[in-house]
Order: sequence, then structure tokens, then C-alpha cells
Amino acid sequence: MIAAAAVLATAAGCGSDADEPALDETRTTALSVLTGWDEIYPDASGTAEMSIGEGTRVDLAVADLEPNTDYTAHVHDAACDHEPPGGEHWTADPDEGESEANEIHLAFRTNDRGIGEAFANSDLVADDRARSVVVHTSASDALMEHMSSDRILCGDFDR
Ligand SMILES: [Cu+2]
Repeated sequence: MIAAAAVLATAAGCGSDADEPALDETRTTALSVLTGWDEIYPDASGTAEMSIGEGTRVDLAVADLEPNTDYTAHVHDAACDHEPPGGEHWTADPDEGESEANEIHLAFRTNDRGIGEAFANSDLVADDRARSVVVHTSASDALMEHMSSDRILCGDFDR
């Protein structure tokens, strides 16, 4: 009984509250090519960092994608082994539904070597439902007609 009380006192003393996002927390991930697209972009890769404080900053870097092509990326709400990979878009307020103002979106264009970088600075504070980042090809990509999904890369944030 005394030991349990001591543990509780210690937990309370560290100042973290399960309902509040930790301040200045940084989560990272390495993105992997999803099934199907791995045949087209076998070497594609990416890294992402999500820094959470008063808002959320996401930095994304990808390599070995299609040169000079537009891509989008979003913070998603499920792990990459979910079907579909990454689940749905993460929404700051789930009751509000999907809208750009309620989500974290990134957009970038690759250079002539297939390298791209993007960042998002959002006022929204990512919580534990923010599980992954997914890179989507642009809808105009001619390859899309042969693919079942526009999701190319996915990475699970460490937690
Ligand atoms: Cu997405």
C-alpha cells in the first residue's frame, strides 16, 4: 500500500498528464515503400520528424521517387500495417471530420533526381492518434492506372 502510494506520487511529480500532449516531444520515422509501388520505386525511401509543442511541425524528406513530380503527404491515424496502410487522415478534432484545417498536410515536388523535401507548421497539436505519415502520388501520375492505391510510402512514428 505504501509502495503503491509512493509510485503514484512519483508519477504525479513528473508533471505529465495522460490527457495532455507532452511539450516539445519529437517523434521520428523511416518511411518504407508500400506493396505494389515497391516494384516501380524499389529504392524509394524517406524520413520524417514530427515535433509537437504548442503546435506541430512535420519535416519530411524522400528520395528515389519520380523526378519533377508532385506529391502530397499527410499525418495518418493508423499504423502502416493497417489496411489501408496508415488508415485515415489524422484529425485534430475527430468530431469535425476530414478537412484540411483539421489535418496536417504536406505537399512537395521532387527535383530532377527524384528527391523531395517538405515541412508543415501547424497550429494543431498532434496527439497519440497521430500514428504515421503517408506519401501519396499525384492523381495525374500515369502510373496510377496500374495501381490499386495512391499510397507510395508509409512510416510509423515511434512513440
Ligand atoms: Cu494521406
